Amino acid sequence: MSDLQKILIANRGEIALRIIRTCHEMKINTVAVYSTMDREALHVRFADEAVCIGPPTSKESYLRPDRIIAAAEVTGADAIHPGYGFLSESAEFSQICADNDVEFIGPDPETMRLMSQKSVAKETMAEAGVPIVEGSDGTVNDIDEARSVATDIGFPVMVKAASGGGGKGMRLVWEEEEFDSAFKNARNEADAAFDDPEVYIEKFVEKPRHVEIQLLGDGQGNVMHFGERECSIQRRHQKLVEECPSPIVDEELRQEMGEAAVRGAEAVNYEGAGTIEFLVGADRNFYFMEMNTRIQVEHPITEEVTDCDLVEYQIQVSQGETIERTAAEMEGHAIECRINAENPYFNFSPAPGEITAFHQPGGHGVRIDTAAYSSYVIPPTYDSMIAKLITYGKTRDQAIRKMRRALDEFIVEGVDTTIPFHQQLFYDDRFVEGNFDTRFLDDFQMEERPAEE
Ligand code: MV4
Repeated sequence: MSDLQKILIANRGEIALRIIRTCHEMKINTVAVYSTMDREALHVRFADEAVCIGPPTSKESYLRPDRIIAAAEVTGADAIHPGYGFLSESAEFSQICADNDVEFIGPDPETMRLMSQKSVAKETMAEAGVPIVEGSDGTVNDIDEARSVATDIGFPVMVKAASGGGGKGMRLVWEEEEFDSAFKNARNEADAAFDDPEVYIEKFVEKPRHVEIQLLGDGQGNVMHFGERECSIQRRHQKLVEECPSPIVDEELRQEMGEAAVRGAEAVNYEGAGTIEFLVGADRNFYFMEMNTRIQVEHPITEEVTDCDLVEYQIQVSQGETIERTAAEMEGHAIECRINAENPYFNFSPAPGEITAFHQPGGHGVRIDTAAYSSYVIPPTYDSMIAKLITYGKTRDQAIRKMRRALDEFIVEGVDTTIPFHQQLFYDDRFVEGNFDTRFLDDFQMEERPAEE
């Protein structure tokens, strides 16, 4: 593949802007696609060209391969960057791009298909020498086999959907008496959500942390890693805060996890940016959980700490450039807060609407990735993220101080946001000490909402 001249961005919002920025720095022309809802959106304004691909619903616009390929054809785009969400992990879309001689910026369809089947991904990683959680050999054939695996490895166990991810079709089972009903529920939920009832069994890792390794492969046998991200501050499988490095990972563990992740990606001759998610137990043992075959929301914290542009690297490996390193060097500490249009005082319920006033923080060590502005209307149709607030400091403590200061400067009026949640979190003793796991937000209580001024 020679140098790309024009890239179509099959996405919207901040990630579309993020990709357009790098393209323009590389002197690559850009094509935006948009739904009628997004006519006024910034990604449409900042791209060199824009093509309307349908009505507001994602199903009829951002999820329509035919319309996106047509937009690439009429504009003469030679590649498509899928961003995250939407079609970014669709093996079928990657295949359609290949069939239409458009470069898909990401892995080949086979690798994407392999990683989307969690039990297959797990087996693939195990063969490559990546540590996995003890459990069934692939999916289980029936309830008796499943129960027998569970009693063999010992309770508590998890039943997980083969096509799952994000917690859907997943059940925690504490004892044998609960097993049959949990198994049936997991299968039914998996069948309803993914049209695939297949499940597998795993030993439950108690009090785990979610730590993921950023990877880049060139599809020519070379893979490098960019260290880890700590992503344990989640609520119902939605990440709210991520940081790099993880407070529990030292140089030795980083090297072990990094090398394991690189081995795993090399086993599938990985091309593009990807992430291997690990569960890290209280004993600091780590286990493969899933591989994400896309650029992720939280990639900027890795960029800040490794001083690189991951979108630029994605484009470069798509152009056939090779990777000459095995690991990036890390310096300092970065934290990301997801600023969502949600009410943290009311179960984080979505709060779409017009932003009547918007002022973003700035100054040293502060990065904001956003597509919002004063008078922008957040549609109820898409996800509720308004901005990613990223701070960087030499130490974790400095990054936390910058975050507190930046949160105080952030003005968003007209809609509820997650800012008050973050303001409370960044003064929480356990969070500040780095003493938390994936259950941290289960019993996090918002303090009383301050009275209106
Ligand atoms: C687990 C686990 C404990 N033990 N597997 C949640 C989503 C899916 N990607 C995997 N998940 C988990 N798998 C074993 N064997 C605990 C979780 C889990 C979790 C993982 C990462 C981040 C947040 C989580 C919240 C609840 C459960």
